[in-house]
Amino acid sequence: VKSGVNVSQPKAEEALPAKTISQQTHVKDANKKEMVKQFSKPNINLQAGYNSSAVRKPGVHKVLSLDMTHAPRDPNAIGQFGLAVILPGSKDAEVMKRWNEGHFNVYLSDQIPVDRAVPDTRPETCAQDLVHNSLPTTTVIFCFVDEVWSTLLRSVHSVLNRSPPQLLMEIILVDDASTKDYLKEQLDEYMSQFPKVRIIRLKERQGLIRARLAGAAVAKGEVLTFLDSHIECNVGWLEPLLERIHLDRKKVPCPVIEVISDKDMSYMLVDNFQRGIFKWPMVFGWSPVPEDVIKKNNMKVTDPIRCPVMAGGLFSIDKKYFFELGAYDPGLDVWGGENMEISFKIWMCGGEIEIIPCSRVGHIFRGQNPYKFPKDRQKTVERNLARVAEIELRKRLKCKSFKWYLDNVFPDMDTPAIKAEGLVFNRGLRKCLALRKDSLSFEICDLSKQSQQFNYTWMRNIRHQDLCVAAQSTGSGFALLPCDNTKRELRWYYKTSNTALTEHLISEFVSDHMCLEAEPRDDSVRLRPCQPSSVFQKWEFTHPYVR
Ligand code: LR7
Ligand code: MN
Repeated sequence: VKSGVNVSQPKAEEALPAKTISQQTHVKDANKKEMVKQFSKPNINLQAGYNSSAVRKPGVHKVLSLDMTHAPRDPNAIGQFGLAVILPGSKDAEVMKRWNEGHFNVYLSDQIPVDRAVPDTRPETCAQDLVHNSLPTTTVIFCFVDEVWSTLLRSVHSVLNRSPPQLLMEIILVDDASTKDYLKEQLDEYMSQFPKVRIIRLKERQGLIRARLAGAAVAKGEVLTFLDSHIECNVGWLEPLLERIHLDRKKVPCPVIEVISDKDMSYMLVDNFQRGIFKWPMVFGWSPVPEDVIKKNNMKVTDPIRCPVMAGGLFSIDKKYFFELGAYDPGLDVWGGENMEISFKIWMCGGEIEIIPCSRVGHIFRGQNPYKFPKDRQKTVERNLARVAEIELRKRLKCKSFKWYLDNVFPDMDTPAIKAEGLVFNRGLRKCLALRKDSLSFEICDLSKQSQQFNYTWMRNIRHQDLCVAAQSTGSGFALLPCDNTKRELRWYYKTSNTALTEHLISEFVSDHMCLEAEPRDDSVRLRPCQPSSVFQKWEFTHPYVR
């Protein structure tokens, strides 16, 4: 039996109090490690909650500072108040056994109440902030595939318990073709206690992007709020998000994403003034708002923080605006890239992405995705990013260009849009690619020769000045054409090793079984079926930029 609200919790004595916080070795971004701080004692106050009968006056009202979870059902349960739990060493085997179900401490999660209290980590004045009484309603959309029972329930309970009922239209759970039995009838039965919760089941695995679109298509709320399925919403998380959209429907507010430890399940406060950025090739990360910007704008810790890009999983958006932007590209598969796509579109089309410090949601950061990618993971994500890099939508909507975005929204981004550069060495020939009389040939490698200098760009072009290597379905199979980011025949895939690009250069255009090959007889270049063992198909760039 999986734990649920009515299942008795293990006694507190079973858990030892945590002395030190365990290091977040699995948090994706190195910056995030430094952001994580231990939150010591929760501020417990037992007054009002959303279940209270407090009458709201018309006009503006205060964001509630308290909710029922500050008077928790079982104050002695482990993990209560978001505190770390160190299990006795004798449980190690059980912890390890269940780790891969979610790539976090599933064994421990199953013993923590699904409606536990978490520390109110908001800056002090947030509870005094006023919001309008006429805020839009929202549909909360959780997509999941094989999510762990206890974390899925905890996510749902945190929304039910900490959202004003009049603002929460419904919660839609989109089951992306999960295989686990407990997510079928058992989940239906459990959720049937909550009239606001609807479950949509996809017949085939669609990936999180199309799963979100399926949820959005049937949502009844005026605002869509997307959340990952292993989160805990903090006190007063919803009103400040809806308030921003109420002020301007093109604002896209995100909560501060706090860290729920994958090891001890503690809820950890993160540093103020962090914003979402990206580095080429579109790798998301966090970066502190520069000190001079904080000073110049006289920024308070509660002020919204404008972000070039969002993390992706947690945000609210006006439903009509979401569809005006063209929603997500439905061709994006499984995971990745959609946060870049929506971010660029929002900024280029007159909107703004903001992190709202008074809205806070914890998320379990995991070392790996616990689910399978139907195709190769790296290829899937890179393919998604390449699609995003070519969004054409702005033309239709008369939005601004990507260049405008880089110049205005993210001017301090300085990394080049290049993945590798220098000489292109062929393993079999042991010579380097060279441009000779408008065609490609090979020469003895020489770093000083301009004719041997190539770039491998973010758009996967193999570029020499303004000319790019193109795949052709006829003749030798290749040509040199003027570079053009929109042409698929100019695009070549490779796989990286740690230090060099030693893999095949695969044409995306002709077929994904065709590789660039050196012909030893006359030192020419051609397109041939890929053969893993052929050294004439192995290429190395002398200066790869390794992520
Ligand atoms: O095929 C899938 N189908 C799904 O329904 C794959 C995933 N999913 C679900 C999954 O169960 C989960 O609820 O989609 C959600 C997100 O997947 P995660 O938790 O594996 O993603 P993540 O937290 O590693 O990654 C972040 O980047 C993703 C890129 O596509 C999404 O935008 C995630 O929502 C996003 N998560 C966050 O922004 C939380 C903070 C992470 C940071 C920084
Ligand atoms: Mn996640």
